[in-house]
Amino acid sequence: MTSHNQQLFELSQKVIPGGVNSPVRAFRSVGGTPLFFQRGLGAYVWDADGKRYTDYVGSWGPMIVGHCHPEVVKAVQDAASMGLGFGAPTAAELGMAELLCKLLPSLEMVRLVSSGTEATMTAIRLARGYTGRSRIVKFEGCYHGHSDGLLVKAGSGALTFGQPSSSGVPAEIAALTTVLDYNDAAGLEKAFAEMGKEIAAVIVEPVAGNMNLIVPKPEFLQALRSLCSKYGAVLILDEVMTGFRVSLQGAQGYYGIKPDLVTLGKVMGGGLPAAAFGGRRDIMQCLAPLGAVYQAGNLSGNPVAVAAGMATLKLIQEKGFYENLSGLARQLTEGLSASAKRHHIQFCAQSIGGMFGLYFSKELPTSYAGVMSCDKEAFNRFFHAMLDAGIYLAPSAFEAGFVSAAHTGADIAATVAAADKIFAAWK
Ligand code: KE4
Repeated sequence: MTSHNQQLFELSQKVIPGGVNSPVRAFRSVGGTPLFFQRGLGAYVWDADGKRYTDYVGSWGPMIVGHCHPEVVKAVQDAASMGLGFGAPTAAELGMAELLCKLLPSLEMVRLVSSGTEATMTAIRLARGYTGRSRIVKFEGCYHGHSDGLLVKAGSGALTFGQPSSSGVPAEIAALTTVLDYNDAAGLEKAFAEMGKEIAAVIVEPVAGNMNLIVPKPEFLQALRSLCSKYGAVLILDEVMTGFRVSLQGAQGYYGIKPDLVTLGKVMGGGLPAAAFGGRRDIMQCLAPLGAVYQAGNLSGNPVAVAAGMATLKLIQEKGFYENLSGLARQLTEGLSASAKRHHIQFCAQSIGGMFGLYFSKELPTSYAGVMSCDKEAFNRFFHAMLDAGIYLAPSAFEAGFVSAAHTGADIAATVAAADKIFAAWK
């Protein structure tokens, strides 16, 4: 009997390329039929066949307080009843901007947009306008959305499908992007020595979460800051994923690194389309209507999205929120690692704040090359066995996972027990 998931997928493929509205949803790298979800509540999601899963994707990061948190739903309902959008300023946007600047001290000014892609694309344009330079530097396996200049050796879906650089990006545009190795401070220093005066910006995921999870080496972060300052380049921390995920102050607070510009998304929209970029006042003042760098958005600062974000940002400021969240992520990664060890499986795992990485390899990778040498086939097998057991992991070996505050210790223990059964039968 064909499942509802299969039926929906077959119909979708007729009218939507690949049947999905974002490639990472397609299950292409793990194989099989993508799940179509009908609802979510707390730590759980239900697919079109009514099967329940414990969710470790969380809409790829935003659902940090779990699905359908009553306070978030209420805030959305209240905002919706007042008007869905005006294309004009609202007090709610001011509240969001003030809160973001308060939580992240590197933000002196901020502008709201609708997606992470918009935030990073504009941050790059702004850095170019501010410096009068054209070249940008990014790191292999980091993903910063799908604007042309950033789709060069990118992570996430681009990496999952083995096409880290997209067709359709003119060679002339790609030539302005220099790609270096993540965590390679010496390589960065060399690049600056060779072309430092051409570099408008360096953009980086301060914890890389789009090639599985890679934590930064302290000397790499130090080199980023000091070299950008020395050569007058703009340091852009892409905290679309890590913002409010790694800690309340993001990765910048966790590691004590001060960026010039920051991009945000995911958690700050509480599941609805809201994102932002901001940073140094002298740079942000180059934006229209104050300055000559143009950027705009009909739906920017949408009141319903802002309401979802504000309600979420209120909940994550509660005392003990991050201790609980990171404790859950640690319980998961330690539990899985111990089980794999017991069954002599080459596997390791780590977490930082509410995000985690699982690797079928002997040691934790520290670079793109390390991630590529993990056993992808083993991950795919594990993914499907977990899915059968009602546990929804990201459908790719190249994505970080997420826990929410709605997960309980018992949920995590059940997940570890399911994995233990799988590892016990592993051949
Ligand atoms: P969006 O345009 O998808 O909102 O954000 C782009 C983006 C920018 N920067 C970072 C660090 C990101 O992680 C993302 C988006 N992440 C992917 C998942 N790894 C979103 C899921 C998808 O592409 O469907």
